[in-house]
Amino acid sequence: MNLRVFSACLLGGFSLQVFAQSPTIAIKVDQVGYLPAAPKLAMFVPQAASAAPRKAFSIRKPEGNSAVFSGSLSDPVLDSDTNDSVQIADFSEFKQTGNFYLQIDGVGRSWNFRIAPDVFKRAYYLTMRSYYGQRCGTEVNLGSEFPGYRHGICHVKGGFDPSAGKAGDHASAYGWHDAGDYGRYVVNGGITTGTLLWAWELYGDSADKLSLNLPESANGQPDILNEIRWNLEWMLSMQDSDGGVWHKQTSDHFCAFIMPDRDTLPSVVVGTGAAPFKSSCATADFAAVMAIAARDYRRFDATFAKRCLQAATQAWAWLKNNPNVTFKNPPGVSTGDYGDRSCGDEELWAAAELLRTTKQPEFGQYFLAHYREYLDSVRPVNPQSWPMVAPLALYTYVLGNGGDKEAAEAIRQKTLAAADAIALRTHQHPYRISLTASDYVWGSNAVAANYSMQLLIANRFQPNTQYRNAAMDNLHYLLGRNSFSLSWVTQLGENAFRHPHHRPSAADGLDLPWPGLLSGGPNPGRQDSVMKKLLSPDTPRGKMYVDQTGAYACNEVAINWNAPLVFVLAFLN
Ligand code: G3I
Ligand code: 9MR
Ligand code: ZN
Repeated sequence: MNLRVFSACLLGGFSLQVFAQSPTIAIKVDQVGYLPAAPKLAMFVPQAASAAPRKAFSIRKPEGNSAVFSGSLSDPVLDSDTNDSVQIADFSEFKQTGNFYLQIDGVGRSWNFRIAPDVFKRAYYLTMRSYYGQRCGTEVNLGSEFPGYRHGICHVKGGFDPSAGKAGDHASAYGWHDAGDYGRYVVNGGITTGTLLWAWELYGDSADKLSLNLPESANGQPDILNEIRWNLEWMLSMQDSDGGVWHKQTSDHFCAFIMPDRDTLPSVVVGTGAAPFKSSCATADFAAVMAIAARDYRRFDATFAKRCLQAATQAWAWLKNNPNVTFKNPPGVSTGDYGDRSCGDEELWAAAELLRTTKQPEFGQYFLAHYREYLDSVRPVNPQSWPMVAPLALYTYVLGNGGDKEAAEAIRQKTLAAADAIALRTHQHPYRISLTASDYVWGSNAVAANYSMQLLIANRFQPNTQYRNAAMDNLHYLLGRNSFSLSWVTQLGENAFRHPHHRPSAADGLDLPWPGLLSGGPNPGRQDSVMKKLLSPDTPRGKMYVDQTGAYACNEVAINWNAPLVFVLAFLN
């Protein structure tokens, strides 16, 4: 039953009962909404296996419930990721702006959604501003818009772990808490910061105009750059005087579920435990990011830009002598590893970004000597991710007009062929998502977002409606058009998930979690005990998700997962 007594009001002594339907998870819409001119699809999945398919749907206005559009549902198709029998409601022809819901008679109604040219503006604001909420080394206060979402200064008690090869004090400020934990990791901070800087480079015109309501908002610089700089400053503090960059700064174990300012475990710089103590993947990611920052901040703060470039070239020099120092947790340290067997892809990214910024032949030579080893990293599966950044290296070579025609052409071709395949596959998926069976990993929602980013890079090389539509399809999935009818971004959409594995959200005593955070998403790995307890091993991969605080393998949030989402939203604005 989807009927509930909505309200009762007294009219001249008579009690008038107004019945309204409550939304059903059987109908799946993007709870944020759709652009007026874009395709608009919703999904319907009968909830009981015996329930019959339906034939028709209508689009209605929440005020007055009048129908403004009606259409037919497609025949059901079985989705092998979820075992859902999916029917599609296509209302692309409906182009009015406003608030609406979708109704299927005898079934119920969807959550509300909006159609408008600026429909994704707030989504961009919340997801990008979430980085402010993750700030470390400072107090944070989300302000009157989110009363009570605040914490005092955190993690300024630093130092070095014995594995870092150094002793004494270490300035511990800046940076973003990685995820639901309070660690700061260069590898993960690297791809995150790189992705966000790229969002600025590609779509800065729109991002520039949007205030994020930050402490720095009045300084005349774009807020997206203001926020990114918070992490750049921390990354700079992780570079040793020899140019190498330590892997991470965390406590030696994860703290309890307490607010950041209550966490008194020292936040120490962690190294590899043996000379040279710094790791190559971290140093190379650092070099890439600092090279990007050098060109992006030049216009606004030439001194800072110079500092970034110098840091990048020093890191590059260190890499020449230490190309493959990998990292794994030293004894006594149990926080996140972000370990990676090979740093060649990170080094290629560093070379490509340094070339794009400086045009110096040395970087071009390195790139041309190595890019062929990574050409196949641009493919229809496995988009860029923290352990594999080679696609970013290849894309930036083309975006920055890297000199070699043959290399640029090979990259372009790979990129377009991959995007063609992804767009086609997305169009054929019953839920219209790019994910393949093997993409359901820890952080699968970010894989979906990274496919969208990959498609949008391809769209930059050669504008293509199919690429853009497929990129939006993954977004719709994340914002509610999925098996759970959940928006996987906190406080966004009427039925957003509520229990992220996120220490501030769990410890602050407030009802709703901190806003703008993307959940990791379905993960058949079930690496935490909550998932193991609540989900049987034969649950379909796309259903391997529970909205539970303890379920870190499917419901944590992370800065590198939010970043490709911000990228897509920056494009749509
Ligand atoms: O490297 C193998 C690869 O060879 C294999 O093909 C693939 C198949 O599943 O697995 C790969 O390893 C995976 C690894 O990520 C690299 O992608 C592991 O299975 C997978 O368990 C691992 O998950 C990572 C997780 O930490 C556990 O280490 C996530 O990517 C990563 O996002 C997550 O990061 C954590 C930090 O450690 C701590 N802070 C929170 C953050 C988010 O949960
Ligand atoms: O909170 C931690 C989360 O950020 C990590 O992704 C996860 C996997 O490394 O570990 C979480 O911490 C848990 C720890 O691993 C085991 N004891 C319980 C901790 C909190 O649930
Ligand atoms: Zn902190």
